[in-house]
Amino acid sequence: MVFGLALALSSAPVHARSCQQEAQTLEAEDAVLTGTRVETSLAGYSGSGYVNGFDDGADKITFNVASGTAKLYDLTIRYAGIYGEKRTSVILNNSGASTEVLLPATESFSTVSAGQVLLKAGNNSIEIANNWGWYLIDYISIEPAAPRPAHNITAGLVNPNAGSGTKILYKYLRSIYGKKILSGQQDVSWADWITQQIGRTPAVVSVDLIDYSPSRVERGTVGTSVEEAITHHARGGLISVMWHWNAPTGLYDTDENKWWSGFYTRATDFDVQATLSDPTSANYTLLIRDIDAIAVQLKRLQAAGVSILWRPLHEAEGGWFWWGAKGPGPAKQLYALLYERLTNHHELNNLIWIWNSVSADWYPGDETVDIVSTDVYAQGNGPMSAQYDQLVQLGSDTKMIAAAEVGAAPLPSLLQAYGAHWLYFCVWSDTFINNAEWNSLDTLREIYGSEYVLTLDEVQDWRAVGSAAS
Ligand SMILES: *C1O[C@H](CO)[C@@H](O)[C@H](O)[C@H]1NC(C)=O
Ligand SMILES: *[C@@H]1O[C@H](CO)[C@@H](O)[C@H](O)[C@H]1NC(C)=O
Ligand SMILES: *[C@@H]1O[C@H](CO)[C@@H](O)[C@H](O)[C@H]1NC(C)=O
Ligand SMILES: *[C@@H]1O[C@H](CO)[C@@H](O)[C@H](O)[C@H]1NC(C)=O
Ligand SMILES: [Ca+2]
Repeated sequence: MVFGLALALSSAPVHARSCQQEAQTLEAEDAVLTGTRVETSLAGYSGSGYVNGFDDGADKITFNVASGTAKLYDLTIRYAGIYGEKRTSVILNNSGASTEVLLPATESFSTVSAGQVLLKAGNNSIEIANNWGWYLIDYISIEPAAPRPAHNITAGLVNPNAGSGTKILYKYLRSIYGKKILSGQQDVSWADWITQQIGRTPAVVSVDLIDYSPSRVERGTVGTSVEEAITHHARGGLISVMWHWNAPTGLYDTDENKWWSGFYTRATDFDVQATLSDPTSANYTLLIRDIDAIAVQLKRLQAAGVSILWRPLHEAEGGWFWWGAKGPGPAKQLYALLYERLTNHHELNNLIWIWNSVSADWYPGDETVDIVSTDVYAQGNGPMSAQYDQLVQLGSDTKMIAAAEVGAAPLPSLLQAYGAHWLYFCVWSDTFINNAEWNSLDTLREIYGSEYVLTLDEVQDWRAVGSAAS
């Protein structure tokens, strides 16, 4: 989670699942324009022009599209990113479920995949809505989506010494992947809130090791998330662990950037690149000190028999956390160091390693990643199919895919219709879960009551199922 501004990143075009027949191109200049205008000065457009003028929140283009039958289509956007990298939103039939699409910077017109749209029989509307604004839209095109090929998920964990319980958990996850989704919630207190509100409990609880970071402990924090994880484990639940790693040193600790926001790039001058380049330096020693402090907590969980969905260095590609501030090279180097230190030095064999960025440039590689994931903050309880497809591409469909943090829990009917086979979703705490703009209680009831969604009571047998699975 980025406290305040949370955005999911997406990357290069993916267009893996389409057939060539029945493609339709809809020129932006022929669509209904709201606050936007047709221009022709940048060469290379299709049709008679393109649309510029996305500079206000309400600006949009509305395309009207007829479909003979209800059908899933791949959606492509042709655009020019001449004002730099931006984000746009795609809204289908005024549904409120918007898909956020990254438009990388370009000098000329280029296409990007925008996931899928499930059109109804009859007239549909597809809106390209402002979001960040400042991009040119040439056209959108749709073509019927081909059925998703069977997944090809790796049989074993990357750590050859993984413990038997952790191997069984992984086999269990493989056995449900593509068939069900695990419900999940950040913080045990918010999981308990869901139980109180709707009578079902999330299968997965995610906890944050933030307050075990040495630069916070020095200032008086006392972590409790290990106990919370053990509480949920004891009732048969699955545990995910993340770490808002407060920088080892170099915290500004000013009024604008307090010490407790020291995981943010803006709150520290700790330089991950310089530190990693000199393993003899005092700062490198502090980095290792921090990893070792976290290993103590992970070992407590190992001793308690807890296998962990372990998601370090989250949202690295966003750059807003210091571990991503120097680009993909240092972030991958730090991930490799963490993997090596925790796996080989500390012999932590209870970890299932989850990477949390969609971009190929940032990917640490198949040898140290068990599951790929991303964090998506878009309202409307949509299936997040654009991000799902990017992760299919990233892991060549050999890694399971998780929605490790979401603002809005996805509706199972849409997940199934779009074939967005997220392994689990995990809603962020507080103002995301307890906020009707993100998740109304009715929507939560629908999600938690669905056959497709596994809740705590439905995962009690995971060891038996995992042991029996191939
Ligand atoms: C899709 O949304 C548009 C705009 O809200 C509406 O006019 C149209 O009837 C909807 N189509 C269907 C099939 O519901
Ligand atoms: C779809 O819209 C067109 C005009 O845009 C209209 O003529 C037609 O009747 C509509 N069809 C349905 C099924 O609403
Ligand atoms: C499945 O993945 C393995 C690598 O884990 C690869 O060698 C194999 O070609 C893949 N099979 C298919 C059908 O893609
Ligand atoms: C160690 O990191 C601190 C905080 O960012 C910085 O002020 C200091 O210059 C670094 N030390 C070295 C030797 O680079
Ligand atoms: Ca055009």
